[in-house]
Amino acid sequence: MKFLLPFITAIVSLSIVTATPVLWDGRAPLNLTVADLDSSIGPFLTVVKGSETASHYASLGGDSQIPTPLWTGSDTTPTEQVVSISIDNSSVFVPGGSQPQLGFRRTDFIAANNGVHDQTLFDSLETGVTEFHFSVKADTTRPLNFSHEYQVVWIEPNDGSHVFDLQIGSPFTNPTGQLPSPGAHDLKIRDHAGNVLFRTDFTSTSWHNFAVQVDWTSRSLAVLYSADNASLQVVTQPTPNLSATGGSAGQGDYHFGVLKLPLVNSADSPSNQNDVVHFGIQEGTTEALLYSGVFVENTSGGVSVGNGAVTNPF
Ligand SMILES: *[C@@H]1O[C@H](CO)[C@@H](O)[C@H](O)[C@H]1NC(C)=O
Ligand SMILES: *[C@@H]1O[C@H](CO)[C@@H](O)[C@H](O)[C@H]1NC(C)=O
Ligand SMILES: *[C@@H]1O[C@H](CO)[C@@H](O)[C@H](O)[C@H]1NC(C)=O
Ligand SMILES: *[C@@H]1O[C@H](CO)[C@@H](O)[C@H](O)[C@H]1NC(C)=O
Ligand SMILES: *[C@@H]1O[C@H](CO)[C@@H](O)[C@H](O)[C@H]1NC(C)=O
Ligand SMILES: CC(=O)N[C@H]1CO[C@H](CO)[C@@H](O)[C@@H]1O
Repeated sequence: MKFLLPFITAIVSLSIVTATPVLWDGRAPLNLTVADLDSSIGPFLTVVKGSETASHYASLGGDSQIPTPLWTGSDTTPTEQVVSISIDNSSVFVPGGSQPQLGFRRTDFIAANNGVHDQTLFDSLETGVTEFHFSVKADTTRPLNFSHEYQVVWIEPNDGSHVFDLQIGSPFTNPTGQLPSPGAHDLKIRDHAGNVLFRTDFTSTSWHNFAVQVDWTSRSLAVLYSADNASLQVVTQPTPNLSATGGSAGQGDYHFGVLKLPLVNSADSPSNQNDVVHFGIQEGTTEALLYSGVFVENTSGGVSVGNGAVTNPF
């Protein structure tokens, strides 16, 4: 009867653990408006973008777009709005007092509470073991260009590194390799050192649901994934991520959006050719990605896997 034990354990954890604390909820509430986006009211700080307003680059689906069905279960009434985030040729971010980021085109949403993203928020989201949930879907009317690299979800400490990220497209290389690169069409979860932990084809009609579990103390990552209404499944067991820095220096903003890297411009000097932030080729096309189901939870009570279930996956 030994084989029954894991099953019984799973049932027990399902019945005892009915809720797990949500530490920050980026599932855009139905009352969130585009005016709120422009003033960073609500869960998103929207200042990392080009010269236009946030609502030029982002829109909310109201009740006409269907978010990931993972968090509504059999009741298909949406409880959140789809967030559509786009870039165009004006999406050149100019950090305060610094050079325009002419190599990138980017629109980032950053986890915040009415614009506040401080150490208190980092300590809440990024200590112990926390779960970063997000779902992405293609915008088939404004597709990404798989010949470029995109970084679309990540946590960024002050050193500019990524604790983990979700990447799409052909990784930037100098010199430019085959385009699109093999696997360019995959969604890739990468660790701090840039190793791919999990990849799956970015089919355009599905919601792709992810949960990345970060153990901030032992510095490891685990990944859960599903498509559409299927409950999240473990796809990567906890894996060391020791190049990430421990403690507060390793904490940072939780970003999601569209960050498009350039291609090498052979007209630039050799050192500028590696400066993807400021140099390189961009076509200036309008492209977008859809988001829903973005939130962070404390895993002390288990991991929400969708359809009302909470499990202890490890
Ligand atoms: C939306 O409604 C909730 C609940 O009434 C409220 O707490 C929140 O402040 C509202 N959000 C916005 C952006 O108006
Ligand atoms: C895109 O923006 C860059 C930088 O501002 C500019 O040099 C370029 O001419 C623009 N391209 C198009 C197609 O508008
Ligand atoms: C998670 O919950 C546990 C148990 O309630 C608590 O001790 C811990 O501080 C929480 N962690 C975070 C990051 O909120
Ligand atoms: C996609 O990027 C490649 C490489 O820069 C470029 O040749 C191609 O024209 C781009 N496609 C579109 C639709 O902009
Ligand atoms: C997911 O959707 C399919 C098709 O609508 C349905 O048959 C299935 O029961 C759903 N699964 C869950 C877990 O809700
Ligand atoms: C999967 C994995 O182990 N990723 C990286 C985590 O950090 C260590 C230490 O730097 C790297 O060696 C691993 O490649």
